[in-house]
Amino acid sequence: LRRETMDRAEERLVSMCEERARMLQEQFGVTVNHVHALAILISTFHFEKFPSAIDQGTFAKYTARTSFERPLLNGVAYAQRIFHHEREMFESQQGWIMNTMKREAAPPQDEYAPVIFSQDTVSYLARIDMMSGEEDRENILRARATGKAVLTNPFRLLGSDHLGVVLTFAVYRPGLAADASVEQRVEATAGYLGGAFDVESLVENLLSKLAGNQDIVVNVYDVTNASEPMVMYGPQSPGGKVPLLHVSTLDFGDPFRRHEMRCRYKQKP
Ligand code: WA2
Repeated sequence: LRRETMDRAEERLVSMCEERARMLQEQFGVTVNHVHALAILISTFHFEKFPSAIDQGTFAKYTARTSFERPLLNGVAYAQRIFHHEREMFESQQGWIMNTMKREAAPPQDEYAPVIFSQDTVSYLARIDMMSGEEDRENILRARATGKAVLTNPFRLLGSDHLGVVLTFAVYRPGLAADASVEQRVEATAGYLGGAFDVESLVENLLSKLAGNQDIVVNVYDVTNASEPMVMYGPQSPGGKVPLLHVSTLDFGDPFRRHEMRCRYKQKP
């Protein structure tokens, strides 16, 4: 009889964990696809039209109206690639000086990525050189070299201080071949479009709506480095042996990274 109860409890844990993993992966996927389409929108209406058909006002309006397409992002922003020799001209045209993530005047660098368009929900990103943040900088370099969606490590986001990950797509100048080399991609890079998955609050909100949520503890980990899993969502696990644990694999679309969901019961079943 005891054996049978354990089997049933395990079956229930597996099914709850798989349901949550599939739902989270699905919402990640649709969000990433929509940000990809926004990157193409920028390249079409900002770079293929003279003068540009996008300014801060149209970007804010369009991204607010389409935010339902990106349920796990707290907002999106566009950062323009600026070389050092362009900085003075850029700042005088914009009428503002770029800042670092720490809200200081940006020190001289070879190049910068100041945010020129932002959704109102992340207006605190405006004027910030995104290359001044370590995680964002790594994302920018990897996004433009690959042409793919890239994700950061989990870290504390600006604005909310919530645990999350940043998604970045490079925006290229028109005419880049599909089979372009890394050098050609870097050369043709015009800017970066992205946003933050606020995992701490938006994943919490997603999971809280599911039946059986009170019974289990859910964690999401970045396990890219298998020997050093990084918590992306959920409480730090207490350690020690857990009688029942289920691990569901997650694919968030960045082939460089590995993620997984780990589920266990709150109390012994
Ligand atoms: N977006 C929102 N919150 C953040 C953040 C971010 N980056 N970085 C730290 N907290 C404009 O890669 C380009 C968005 C980065 C895109």
